[in-house]
Amino acid sequence: MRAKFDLSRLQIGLRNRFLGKTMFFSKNVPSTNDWAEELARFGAFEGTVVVAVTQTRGRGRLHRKWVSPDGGLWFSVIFRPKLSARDAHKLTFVAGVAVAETLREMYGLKTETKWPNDVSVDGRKICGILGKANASGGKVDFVILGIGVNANFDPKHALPKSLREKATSLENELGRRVRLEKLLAKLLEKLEETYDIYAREGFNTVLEKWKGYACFLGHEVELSDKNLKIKGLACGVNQDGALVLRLEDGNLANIVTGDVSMRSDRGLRRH
Ligand code: BT5
Repeated sequence: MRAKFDLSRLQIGLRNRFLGKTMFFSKNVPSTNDWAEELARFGAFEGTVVVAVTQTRGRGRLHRKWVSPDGGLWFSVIFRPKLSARDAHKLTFVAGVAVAETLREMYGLKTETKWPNDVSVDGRKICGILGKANASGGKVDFVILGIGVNANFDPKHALPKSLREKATSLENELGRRVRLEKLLAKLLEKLEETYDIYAREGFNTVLEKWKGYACFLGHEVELSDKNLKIKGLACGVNQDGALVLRLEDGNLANIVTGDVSMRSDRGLRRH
């Protein structure tokens, strides 16, 4: 383990009302999302956090692999929001805002949010977010938000070749390692703060914050979804969290799944 977690110090300093009051830590698990889901099914409280030093089967969306080497910050949080099932995915935006703001405030990084679930620096992914909801009768029972931050490792050595150009890390951006427990504490505080804003003021306030970090809006993008590729102008993100694209034929399309890459004069931007 490169940078030791000191969970006791983390929790003493944590100013949160509920998020992070119960925390579990493991050196190695298949996936913190699966672990949190199992705890949630057994009735774990809202705000329970699980953290791992490494994950052997870290997951992204659509069963993609999330590479989780030693030195990263891999954690998941249990939420029990009063939301309908169709709004559960909006918590991904809550997490995006929390991560983008934290990395700016702590390290001065010019973070960007990328629809639907990434945080990048200069077009390179530094954080991925994975939300999974469990609902019954149209109401959310719990949502697991998994957050992976590439922190104390060099992507050139720790990630597979195919990701080296697309990914970055805090160590790579700052030229130094960071204290993981300080980063986790601040992230949990921001996460609670942004979650409270959602509950108090509604999704629009969170979405406006998220859009404030969204570099791709107003640009030509390419959307890939399974075998489909669509080009268009990214006009906005609507109240449902869907990406609004102006297609080449002038029509507007609301996109709910897929990945966007920014098109520039130099070709597709790294993503
Ligand atoms: C994501 O999916 O970006 C969500 C990642 C969530 C990871 C956290 S870690 C804690 C918790 N436990 C889990 O098991 N997962 C969550 P998606 O948008 O589908 O992006 C996945 C893609 O990102 C992969 O197909 C790779 O191309 C790329 N990728 C994989 N590992 C990466 C890394 N460490 N850094 C940057 N890109 C990566």
